Amino acid sequence: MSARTHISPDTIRSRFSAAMSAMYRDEVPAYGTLMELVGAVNRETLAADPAERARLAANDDLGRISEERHGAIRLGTAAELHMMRRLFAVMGMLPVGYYDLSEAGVPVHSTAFRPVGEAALKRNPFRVFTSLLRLDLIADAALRAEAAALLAARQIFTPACVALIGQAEAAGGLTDAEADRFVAEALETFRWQPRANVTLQMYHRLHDAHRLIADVVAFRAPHINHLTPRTLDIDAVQARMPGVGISPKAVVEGPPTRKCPILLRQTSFKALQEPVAFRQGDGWEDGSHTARFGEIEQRGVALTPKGRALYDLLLTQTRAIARPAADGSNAAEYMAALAKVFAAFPDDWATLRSEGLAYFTYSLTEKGVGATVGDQSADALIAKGVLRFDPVVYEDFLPVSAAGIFQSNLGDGAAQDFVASPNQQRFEADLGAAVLNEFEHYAAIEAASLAACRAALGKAVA
Ligand code: OOG
Ligand code: NI
Repeated sequence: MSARTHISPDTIRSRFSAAMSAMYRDEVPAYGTLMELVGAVNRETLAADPAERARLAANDDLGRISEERHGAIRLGTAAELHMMRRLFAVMGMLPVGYYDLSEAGVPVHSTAFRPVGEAALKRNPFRVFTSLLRLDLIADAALRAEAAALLAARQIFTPACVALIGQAEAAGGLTDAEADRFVAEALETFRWQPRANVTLQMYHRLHDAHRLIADVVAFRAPHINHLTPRTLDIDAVQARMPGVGISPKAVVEGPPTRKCPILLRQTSFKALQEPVAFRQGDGWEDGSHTARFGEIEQRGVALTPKGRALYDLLLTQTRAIARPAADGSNAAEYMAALAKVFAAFPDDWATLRSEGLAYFTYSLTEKGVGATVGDQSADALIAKGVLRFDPVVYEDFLPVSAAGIFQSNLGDGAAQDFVASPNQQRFEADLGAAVLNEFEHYAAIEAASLAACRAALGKAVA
């Protein structure tokens, strides 16, 4: 019996995200244009800010700054979500967080499959925001039954992909050659299907119930609906999109521009209308569908539950003053309200830390290395100059922002009033696992870094 040599799930994830990127650029040329713009803005930002460049060079692979950080898909059934969890697990991507979007008028609930742990995130941070359609929120019982039957009959994974997932589980990993085959097979699930699974008439019925239902039910597979590179200056990319011929959504989602970035800021270009062939007797009929877009993100520090509560409060206050209209007519008013209300959120690292609003990692300063320091609090050690702290990057998503991204891409008027009905238990039963708690993950990173400093100093640090 020959021994199997497995490659790291991080390597499989890197190959997968690179393959997705190439496929998507090919499928959606406007996305390639966005990538070029992001690359240019990132280069200019780094050239103008040598300190930021040095910081990123120390922490990150500078060459990979503009690469994709996430993508998104929408699934139709519990069985699909369950298999998708197993597929992502092969690449070291675990479900983190539960997002109920029904409250925001989109009939889905979601999680993010992502690497956890600093080392894995550093190797490749690619994640997939994964939503499950909630047919239970659709009022028309007959349509609901027809949609359920269509979904039950489709098979979104290739047989070879399912076999390789089983192989990875049984053997505890994949060999180099198996990983290549796995990536190629998995890619098929995310590929655009120019031929719909339904007639044009059925498509319209689904579409009239909700555009998102048509996007999921009318197709044979859950096409990747966007990819999202990281930008170092989201305001600049937003402003320059029209200049390269792409139309941005009305407002940047998330917190306003700040000195100390928090959480996540996102914007996207509007989804494109693409030709689709619909079933008609034994042949096909021409039509179109609007679903796929491009997005960019800029990430800041992860907030503690206390900091997040403040963020949520200020966002609610902002939206009470102005709710961003889909047509962009009040974009300036909304951005002004956001900036004004968020003035109440401390904007220096020291206060964010001392008030327990954000997570930080601790390390010893040059002065602290080898120092003998008495039993003092972390605050005192920082004041003495032996301990330093750096922000922990937020790796998750924001439900109000996600709803804004959905809505701008489903088209104006896509928001419907659903009774808010978070159902994490049902989601986890469908997933076949509990989702991980994002706050616990950040708290553990912070605690581990402090414990390491404590051990190095040989004294308890409170
Ligand atoms: C997902 C929208 C959410 C984000 O970045 O918040 C998202 C979707 O449109 O399927 O990707
Ligand atoms: Ni996104």
